[in-house]
Amino acid sequence: MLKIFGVALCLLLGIQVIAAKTEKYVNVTANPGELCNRECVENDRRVCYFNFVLEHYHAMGSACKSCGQGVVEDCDHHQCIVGDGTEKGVMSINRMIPGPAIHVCKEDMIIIDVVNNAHGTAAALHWHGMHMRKTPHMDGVPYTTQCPIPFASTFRYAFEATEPGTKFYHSHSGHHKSNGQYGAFVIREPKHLIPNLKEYDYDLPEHYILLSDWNHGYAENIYPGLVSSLTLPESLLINGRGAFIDPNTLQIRNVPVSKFFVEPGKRYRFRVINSISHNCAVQLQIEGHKMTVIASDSSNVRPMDINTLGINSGERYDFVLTANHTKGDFWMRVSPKSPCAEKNPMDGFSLLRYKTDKMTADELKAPQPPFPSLNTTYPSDIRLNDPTATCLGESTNYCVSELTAIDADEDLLFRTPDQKFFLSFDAYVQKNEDIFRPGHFGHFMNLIDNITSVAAINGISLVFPASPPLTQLKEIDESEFCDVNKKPKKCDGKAMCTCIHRLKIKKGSIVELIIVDESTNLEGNHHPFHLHGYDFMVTGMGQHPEGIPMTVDLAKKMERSGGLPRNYSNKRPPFKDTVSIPGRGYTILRFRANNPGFWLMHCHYEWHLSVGMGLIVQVGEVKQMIAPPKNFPKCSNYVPKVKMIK
Ligand SMILES: [Cu+2]
Repeated sequence: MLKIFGVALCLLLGIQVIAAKTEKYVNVTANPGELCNRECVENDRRVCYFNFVLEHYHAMGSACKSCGQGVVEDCDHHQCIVGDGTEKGVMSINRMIPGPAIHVCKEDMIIIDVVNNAHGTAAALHWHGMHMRKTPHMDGVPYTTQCPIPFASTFRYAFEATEPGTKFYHSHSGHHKSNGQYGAFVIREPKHLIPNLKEYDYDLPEHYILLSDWNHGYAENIYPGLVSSLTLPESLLINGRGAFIDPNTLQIRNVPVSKFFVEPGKRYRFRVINSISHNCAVQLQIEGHKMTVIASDSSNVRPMDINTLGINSGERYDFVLTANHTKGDFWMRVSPKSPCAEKNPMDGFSLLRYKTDKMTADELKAPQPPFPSLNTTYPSDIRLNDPTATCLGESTNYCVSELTAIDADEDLLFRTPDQKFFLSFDAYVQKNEDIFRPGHFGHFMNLIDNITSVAAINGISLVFPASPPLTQLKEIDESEFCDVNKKPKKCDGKAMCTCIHRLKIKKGSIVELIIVDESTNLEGNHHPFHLHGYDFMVTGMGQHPEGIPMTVDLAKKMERSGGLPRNYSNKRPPFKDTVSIPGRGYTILRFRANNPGFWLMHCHYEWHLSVGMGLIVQVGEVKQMIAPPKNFPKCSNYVPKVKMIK
């Protein structure tokens, strides 16, 4: 009785009752996030505050002074964006590309105020590799988990550093990522929890290798694309810097690239992150050194020695580099794979420089040597994740499914899945009279000349609702969602149609996804698929053993008669959150659907998501999802009935 009276009194007086008694509010801005970059120990939980200001800005602008004329110190000004040395407009975070790196420890509270000062834009940042179990509304996907952040306003991302490992953040809005909004994000943990700790001596915050691509204009020039040019990057960058190779003269423009310092005899953990937007898988090689891979995405694997690392957009790999020389400079080189390799020659570089106690400050700052020529070969006989890998057990050309996880999960691996889905994706060349018919404004991209294309999964090209389903489901008409079994009337008789593609999964299910590349018009691509909110076990991947182009019907037939080849080792397939689908092949994934919410799953190539190569995975019913805060920003259409004005 007293309790009822108390609640009534509270309501009467307008007092807000704070539900979680154990939680308390903290002064978030009092703790600069940079102070969270530390050695992680037990019982040292911190609040890490970052302020990210998004702006339209410029590379090789006024802050760079004489950087373009060879004054290297000017290039190092904290607001000078170097890129490949070309002056151009960008979209930056805190006038940096990459944006500020985030280094925190597991269980820290991360708070990032994103201030959108980029006129005329709507922003959102995604924390790639985070599962957001306690805060699904912080995943940063416009029109799926939140409304984009309008110009002139601030949105506070606040979430716990839950899963340790190498991650990154990037814009999920428009093509802001391609224009420069991305950065490194690493969650470390106390040493006694690191399974591969004995493999290395140092895990230094500056030893991340963030790969990105660079165009000499805005990404909006590339999407939907120009009739006169191919959709290709002009340069590849490592930590925001790279060499521009003029395709006409093959001359390399000399810019100061990023440097990594190592001491002879020591072993270093490096973290590679692929934030490339274009549809180019790339490979990383280090002159004179092998790499010992110890983790992929955020999951630890048994050490694997390689000399060539294939890495696709959205993927991360951690490796150990043993500094087995006594002195010298060595190139780290990122090179595009097919189809970009043939169409536009380019390499990206950074420098590995040995330092010793005897070296003077001038020697440490010595000018970088001339870049190697394009045709320089480095040993490439032991490869991981190379597009040429057959996944049939070759001893020196490994698929990621052949990595061995540290953590086994035999229940997930061997249980009959509760739900199994075949997802085939394709790109459909469109007739110009369809794309450009009166009153039709559907998405498309220009491949070259007058050829236009739209992408789809299971024949459905994804478009987004006007309100994010995670936080405003009531405002979306259920009939707006579609899937392979429930397509809207307008799709009758069509091979491909456009609607809000949703894959509904029961909470708690063991799910198997078989993703099949049916694309006939994007030959040579190995599309990287990323699932938000989860990591998944990669139990199999490859092409048809007899080289027959895979189709979903063929995959189903093979599953009925003996099964598509699974190719994991030691009952320990690796866990990942982004994985390549071999060209005209398949990849098999498993996960436990224990994180309710609306999660985007999509090809991580920027333009492919824009033309519909994605779907929204709904795990559980809304009542099973964590509700967003009451004052969470909202957005929707405004189309009221209109009265005739007398
Ligand atoms: Cu793709």
